[in-house]
Amino acid sequence: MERTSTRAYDTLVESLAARGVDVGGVEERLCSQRVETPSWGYGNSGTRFKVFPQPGVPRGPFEKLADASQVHRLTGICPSVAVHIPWDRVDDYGELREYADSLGMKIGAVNPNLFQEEEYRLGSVCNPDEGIRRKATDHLLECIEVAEEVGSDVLSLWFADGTNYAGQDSFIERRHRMQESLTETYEAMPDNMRMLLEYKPFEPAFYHTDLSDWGAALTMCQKLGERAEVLVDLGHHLQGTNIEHIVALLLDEGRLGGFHFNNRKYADDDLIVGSVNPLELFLIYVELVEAEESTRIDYMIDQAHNIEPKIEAMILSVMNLQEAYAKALLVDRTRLDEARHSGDILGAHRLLLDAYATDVRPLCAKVREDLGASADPVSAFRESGYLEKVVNERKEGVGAGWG
Ligand code: RM4
Ligand code: MN
Ligand code: MN
Repeated sequence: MERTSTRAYDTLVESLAARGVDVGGVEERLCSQRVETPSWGYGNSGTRFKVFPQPGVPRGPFEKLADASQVHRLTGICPSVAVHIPWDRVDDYGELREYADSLGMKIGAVNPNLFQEEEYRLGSVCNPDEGIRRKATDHLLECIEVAEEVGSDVLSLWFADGTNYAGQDSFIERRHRMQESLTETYEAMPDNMRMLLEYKPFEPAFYHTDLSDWGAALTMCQKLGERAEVLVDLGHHLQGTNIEHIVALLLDEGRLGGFHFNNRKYADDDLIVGSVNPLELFLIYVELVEAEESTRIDYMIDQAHNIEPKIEAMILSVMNLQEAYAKALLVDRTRLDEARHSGDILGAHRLLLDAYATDVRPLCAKVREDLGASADPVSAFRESGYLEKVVNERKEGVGAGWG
């Protein structure tokens, strides 16, 4: 493995130290950063027009874990994988857990799937039909059991529930139906488990969605109890929404439970993290840097690759998260505070720009090496021969994907 270019690192450390940055402290924070990758990000996915299958794609949850462990091996900060049920359903979850252990990995958030069955045409937990709501709630309860079996303490919920036309159903009755189902689910969770509630303004429902925004999700969490928290998916806002402000508000309410990182240009595009709007990602981390030490936040990626190679795409997302976090850690908080209090608008703004403009790549490379990972994970992955190996091994059988 190639060593970090020490000259670039030394120069950076020198200039950061001159700016008064505690480089050791920053490196420590970077070493403890964790990002969970999604099992579904390793399988085939696409748009409603076409799914382009990729050679070597995993054929089931075990192989998805193996691919995820490559991302961890090379980045050093991704030891857990979120699963989606039933996409990742297996006969023996204990075996899946043991396999994860054998790879030095853990299973993270369990995501129930309440959007791919015939019955859910009018919704799952908000469906006007009581029997269908029962089926949906039973699936949520099943996922609590799965979580216990795989050793996870996070139930992460996203509902496709909503309506397509004005008048189709009652907003309020639907809200009450969801509350009833989630109350039952919440009460069934063991004491150490948390429920994350994800909002989304549209798609697949186009008139309204039952959890359309952070306010709808937050008020539902407040009704359920303190182990219900809001999950922010970066692709789930209307254009122009100030996501960092939402992050700050949820932190202040003590209800920011986690993230689904991805990036988008237009809608819920699920592209590589930081590929479209890296400044926004940095500004989100600026809000997180101080608050995260006193609260548990689950940092997860929710990404679906249509044409790009999956493992590399995941690695790139993780590196972009490392860099955004590193830059946010460089913001001179003391001077920022002073500028804010003295009304120095552009002074304050420029402190953020100074941190954002810093090339932190040598620092991140050094931290990855300290973690036993790779200074240059994409090249290391390409040189490892892993992809060629799995393309060969996974020739037989059907690649895993949506549905
Ligand atoms: C949704 C949402 C959920 C994810 C599904 C696959 O848009 O982001 O988090 O589980 O997609
Ligand atoms: Mn999501
Ligand atoms: Mn989404």
